[in-house]
Amino acid sequence: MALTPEDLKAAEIDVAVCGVPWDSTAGGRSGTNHGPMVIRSCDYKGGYGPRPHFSLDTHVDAFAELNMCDYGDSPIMLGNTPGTFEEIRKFVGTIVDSGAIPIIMGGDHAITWPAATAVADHYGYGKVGIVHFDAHADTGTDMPGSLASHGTPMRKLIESGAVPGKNFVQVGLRGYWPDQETLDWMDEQEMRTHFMAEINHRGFYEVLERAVDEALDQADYLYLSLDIDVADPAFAPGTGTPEPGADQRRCAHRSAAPLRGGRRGRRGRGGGLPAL
Ligand SMILES: [Mn+2]
Repeated sequence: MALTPEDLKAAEIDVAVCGVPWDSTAGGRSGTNHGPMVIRSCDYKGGYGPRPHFSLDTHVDAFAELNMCDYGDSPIMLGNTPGTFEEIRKFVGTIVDSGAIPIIMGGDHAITWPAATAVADHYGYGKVGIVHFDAHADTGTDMPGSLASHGTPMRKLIESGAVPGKNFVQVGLRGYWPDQETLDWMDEQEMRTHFMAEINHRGFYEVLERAVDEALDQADYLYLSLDIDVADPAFAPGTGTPEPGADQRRCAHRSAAPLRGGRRGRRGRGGGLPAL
């Protein structure tokens, strides 16, 4: 546990896990404000003592390779979306300014607007690409009438200049939204979209390799954004906006593959990404 920015620096923290317990900008079913607490509670020790961290998927013990900590949760201002988003931006900014990589547990997806803005504040507007795993584009203008919502954050990041449209790559879109007008806007921004239909046709890893290359086309840093509804609701029903049709059943799990990219070839099968 690290409590202050000084703690992050003193412990030379590489990765700071943190929470944003906010769901006041979600439509559909609420409850994602419980997300950080519930995810943490899954890490119980049981009756077996300290758990080993060596992963058979990656052949890496992440805790041996990286200094990691829990940095707690972002401040939330009840009933105050602009105030909360400013707090989130400052909170995430504190982590990146310390030199650590933030892993942020939401919270509804609207928090990506202030969180990714904080990363761009640090590394520079135009220097950060995003691979966004989601059933939905989240590129609406407003929802309904409110600029901050779980349906709009990706448009705001592009409109503000924090992330260039051509470095904004979406993976897993399906269902019945957005409409043609919004899809046309996305094309105008040169956003790159890999629909679930393409994943089914080409296979997940081929699409993923392409998505990472596109996000880093003239950008130096990568932000990964994962909406759990990219997974089929048959396997991950705990979402406000379930969207059937993710035939890649473990899409959410596989979405972590870019994190393992740096380990490619290390005792891996054939030097490729590990089979899942
Ligand atoms: Mn979604």
